[in-house]
Amino acid sequence: MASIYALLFVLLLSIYRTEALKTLVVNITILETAMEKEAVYLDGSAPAFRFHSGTGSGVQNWLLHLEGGGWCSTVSECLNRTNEPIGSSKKMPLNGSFTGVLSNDPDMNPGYLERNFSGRVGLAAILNCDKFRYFLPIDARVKCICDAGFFINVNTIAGKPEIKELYERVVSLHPIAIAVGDWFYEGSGFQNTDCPYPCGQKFCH
Ligand SMILES: *[C@@H]1O[C@H](CO)[C@@H](O)[C@H](O)[C@H]1NC(C)=O
Ligand SMILES: *[C@@H]1O[C@H](CO)[C@@H](O)[C@H](O)[C@H]1NC(C)=O
Ligand SMILES: *[C@@H]1O[C@H](CO)[C@@H](O)[C@H](O)[C@H]1NC(C)=O
Ligand SMILES: CC(=O)N[C@H]1CO[C@H](CO)[C@@H](O)[C@@H]1O
Repeated sequence: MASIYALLFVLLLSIYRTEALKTLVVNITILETAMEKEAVYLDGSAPAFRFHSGTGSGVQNWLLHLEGGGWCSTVSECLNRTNEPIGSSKKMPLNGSFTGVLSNDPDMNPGYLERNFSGRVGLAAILNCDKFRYFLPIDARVKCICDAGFFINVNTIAGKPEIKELYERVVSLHPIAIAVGDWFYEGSGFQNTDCPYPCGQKFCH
C-alpha cells in the first residue's frame, strides 16, 4: 500500500512539475529587407523568424529550427496556406512559445545549455544542411537533425499509393511555381513565352 501512495505522490509531483515548467514567449521579427532578394512567403509577404539569444555556456551556440510541413501539392491547397501562418508572415501570431527542444528550461530541455547550431525538420534539414554549413565559420561544429521526412514508397494499408501520388503532385506543381516567380521577377526565359506588351505588365494575367 505504501508503495502505491509513493507512486501516486511521484505521479502528482510530475504532473505539478510539468505544469510548473516556464514557457518562453518570443516575439516575431519580420525581415522586410529579405524581400529585395526575392525571399518571400507563399503569399509574397516578408519572411519572419523568432529569435531568443542563448545564455551562460550556450551563449555562442545556436539552434536553428525550421518549421516543418512546407509542402502543398495542389493550387487550392497552396492558396489555402496563404491564410495560415505556414504560408504568410501576416498570419503569424506576434508572439509564440518556445517549447520542447527550443525551451530554455533545463527541466523541459536538458540539452539547452549545450545547444549548437542545428536544424530540425525533415527534408529541408537534409537538403539545406550543406548550405547552412557554408555560411558559418570553418571551425563551427554543425549538426543537422532530421526528425521527419522519410517516406517509404509503398501502398497504404488501404492499398493506395498515396506517397507516390503526393510526390507526383508536388513535382508537377513546383515548376509552375518557379515559372510564375521567374516571370514576376523578370528572371528568366519564362517571360519569353508570355504575351507581348501591353499585356506583359506585372499582374496583367
Ligand atoms: C513583444 O511584443 C510586445 C507587444 O508588441 C511588447 O510589449 C513586448 O515588449 C515585446 N517583448 C520583447 C521581449 O521584445
Ligand atoms: C481549402 O479551405 C477550404 C475552407 O476551409 C476547405 O473547404 C478546402 O477543403 C480546402 N482545400 C484544400 C485543398 O485543402
Ligand atoms: C501575445 O500576443 C497577444 C496578441 O497577439 C497578446 O494578447 C498576448 O498578451 C501576448 N502574450 C505575451 C506573453 O506577450
Ligand atoms: C554538445 C556540443 O556539441 N557542444 C559543443 C558546442 O559548440 C561548442 C563550441 O562553440 C563546443 O565547445 C561544445 O562542445
